[in-house]
Amino acid sequence: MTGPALFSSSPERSDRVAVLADGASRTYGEIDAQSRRLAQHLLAGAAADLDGARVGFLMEPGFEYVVTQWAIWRAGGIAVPLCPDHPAREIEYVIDDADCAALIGAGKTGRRVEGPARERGIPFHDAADASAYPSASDAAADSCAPELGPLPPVGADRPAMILYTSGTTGRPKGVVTTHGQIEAHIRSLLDAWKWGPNDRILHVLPLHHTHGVVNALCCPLYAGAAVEFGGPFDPAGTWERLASGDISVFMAVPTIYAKLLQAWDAADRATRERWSGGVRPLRLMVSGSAALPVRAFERWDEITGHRLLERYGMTEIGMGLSNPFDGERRPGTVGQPLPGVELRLVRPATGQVLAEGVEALEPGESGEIQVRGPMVFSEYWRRPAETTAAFVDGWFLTGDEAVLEDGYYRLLGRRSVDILKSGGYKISAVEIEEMLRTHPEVRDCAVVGIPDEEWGERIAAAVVPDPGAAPRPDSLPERLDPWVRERLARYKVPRAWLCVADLPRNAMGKVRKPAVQALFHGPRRPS
Ligand code: MLC
Ligand code: AMP
Repeated sequence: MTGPALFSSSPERSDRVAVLADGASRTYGEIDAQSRRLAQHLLAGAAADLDGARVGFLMEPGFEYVVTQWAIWRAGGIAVPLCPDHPAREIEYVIDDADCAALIGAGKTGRRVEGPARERGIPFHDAADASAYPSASDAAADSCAPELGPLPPVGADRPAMILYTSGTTGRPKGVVTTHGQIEAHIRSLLDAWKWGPNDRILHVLPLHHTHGVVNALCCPLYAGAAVEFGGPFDPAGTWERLASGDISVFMAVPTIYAKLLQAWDAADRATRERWSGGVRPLRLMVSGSAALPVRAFERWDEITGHRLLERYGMTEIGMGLSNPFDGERRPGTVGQPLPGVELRLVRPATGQVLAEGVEALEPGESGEIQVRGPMVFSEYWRRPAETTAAFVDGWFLTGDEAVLEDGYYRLLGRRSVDILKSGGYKISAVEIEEMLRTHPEVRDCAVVGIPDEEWGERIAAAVVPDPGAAPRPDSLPERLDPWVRERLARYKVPRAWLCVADLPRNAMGKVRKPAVQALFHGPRRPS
């Protein structure tokens, strides 16, 4: 066997469809062959094993993404997915922080990393050309072909992937997971949600986060199922595919369900009936990454007959808690620990354990969720101090508050006000503040999340203009919006702005974030 089960060849499934995208379908056999060719190309002329070198890759969701991910793994590298929606500054931050040794792109999107590769003196490979790369057997027949060797063995304890996640301080940090940890995450969900080879998932999530990469892509591929990429999320198009009769599984963040509900409300009666009836036969519909409002759970049930399965996860732990596949799915809760996950609630001030698994030791008392298990990540990439601070006695400190009620966990929110969730994306208020403070017209600022039915939270920024440098402070937000968009991912751009003379502070001079949030609910709330 050349590697973990996800990408080891299996002749029995080689003719089965693995990926559907852009009107074409590709089999497991094709992914297998192409990823071997690309892996051999990545190794050609250099080492027998990439030996943990980081390889960044940028492409739209589709066949090439899977080929590239498997090729990096087969060659012994660490896969670092880059986000097509990100501006150059964010992409280059990840390339540099991960210290990528090579970059792979496909199509127009992928060519965006050709320049960065050149500037850094590292190779750029075009994944769309993988079919043109000679395989080992071609090379044997053609003496002009580059020398191609066998692929290295890849053990479960080797690092496989780095996903970037926002923290309470500054810029995103890389979460390193090994092949064994990813496999444990996958197997837990296969078991809990009963994935099978006849499933087909409609995939609409970004592929640089664990929800889109592991839950919605690696799980079905591990099970021998099919993944249909839906292209950029479009509510009406998603309804049409969900109602087509081809799809058995769907996974999304609450904002996507909110947008689907809005599209249903706006549709005519015949369309509504077709959509509702067409969705009913699906086997499983999951919501996660942010809190699903109870109202959305109920409306979805009313119009489709599906009680959405809500679960809780985190980049660092994979998936931790889930409502049951077969039993009662309770709105407003995230269920119980998934198979293989050890989970407890702890009172942060004293370290007292309040609940363990499904047993409440101090009923009704809320605490921090801590997690242990084979799916928990290894380290923050090149941040040993932050890694050490994230664990106590082998338990990962999630920073999420919860309570165990009648055997089901209910989340109460994050312990830090500086971590926001908007559209299912985790966002650091501090990162946005640090960026804004580098603008010449900004003297100070505070970024907060404002509760929002559709987005979970909307990002809001209160800005203190620099009186000397900002001659027209009232129009400052109009200048800041495009300036931020050039520098930060779209989902980190503040959607509400306020110019203030000073920020509310406590006696120690620290900004009072709840008071900043209150500013946005007052009479001066911007449109
Ligand atoms: C966009 N808009 C927003 C917004 N983002 N408004 C408020 N808040 C935001 N955050 C508005 C703007 O007006 C924007 O236009 C318009 O919506 C369309 O923006 P968009 O970016 O094109 O939206 P859309 O493509 O529809 O994206 C919405 C989405 C996307 C929900 C499909 O956000 C998404 O894919 N989210 C998934 C994130 C995810 O996978 N998270 C998992 C992390 S892992 P304009 O022009 O003004 O910009 C994890 C662990 C776990 O959390 O448990 O799973
Ligand atoms: P990320 O770092 O992007 O992996 O985001 C993980 C965070 O998303 C968790 O720490 C939670 O705060 C939040 N989260 C995930 N699932 C849920 C859920 N079902 N309900 C509420 N919050 C959630």
